[in-house]
Amino acid sequence: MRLFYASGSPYARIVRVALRELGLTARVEEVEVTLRDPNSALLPYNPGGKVPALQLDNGTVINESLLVLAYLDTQHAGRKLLPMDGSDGWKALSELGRAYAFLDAVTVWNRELRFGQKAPGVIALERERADRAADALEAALVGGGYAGPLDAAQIVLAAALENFARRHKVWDWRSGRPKLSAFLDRIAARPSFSETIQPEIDL
Ligand SMILES: N[C@@H](CCC(=O)N[C@@H](CS)C(=O)NCC(=O)O)C(=O)O
Repeated sequence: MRLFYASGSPYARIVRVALRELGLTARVEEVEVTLRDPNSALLPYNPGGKVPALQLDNGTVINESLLVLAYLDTQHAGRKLLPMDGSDGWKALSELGRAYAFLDAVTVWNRELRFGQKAPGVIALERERADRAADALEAALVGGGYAGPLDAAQIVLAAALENFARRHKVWDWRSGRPKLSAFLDRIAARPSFSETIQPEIDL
């Protein structure tokens, strides 16, 4: 298999972390590609031009990080990153959805700053959304959420937080949120995270 990724992408990083946590790296060649580039080597495989994209051995290409995670979970015999049997009352899916929504929301804000019009209305709305979501996540952690053996929800939440720390510094999400802060510091120490650390940008 081949995984197309960009080193700065939090979505691609989620998959790269999962490959390492699931012991699947020997089966997947990681291919770094350029983004927003009409000559990108990615485009023949994913005309939408987004990473991650996973090419299977039969040539099929799966994009969208969540779908790639779902596929990878069929490729190992260990504990599922994405339990689909309701054994935990669907808590894992609930936490995963909330973590993805959090990452998506700050991504809108980040893209407005990097590639958009820097529209004050958009930025104010997204900042407010991000603060609200982060406060709810802090409360979830206080209540015992995002705990237990590493699963997809924890990977996505940690990848989101570290992305903000390294590539969206305009937002001091750590302030007043000690549980979220400690959560990231704990998970970021795992080899799967340190091996896939994103380059920093000044934003
Ligand atoms: N929902 C997608 C988001 C993927 C995404 O937005 N990837 C970004 C990098 S973080 C990208 O490839 N952007 C290139 C572009 O917009 O042309 C997923 O979960 O995989």
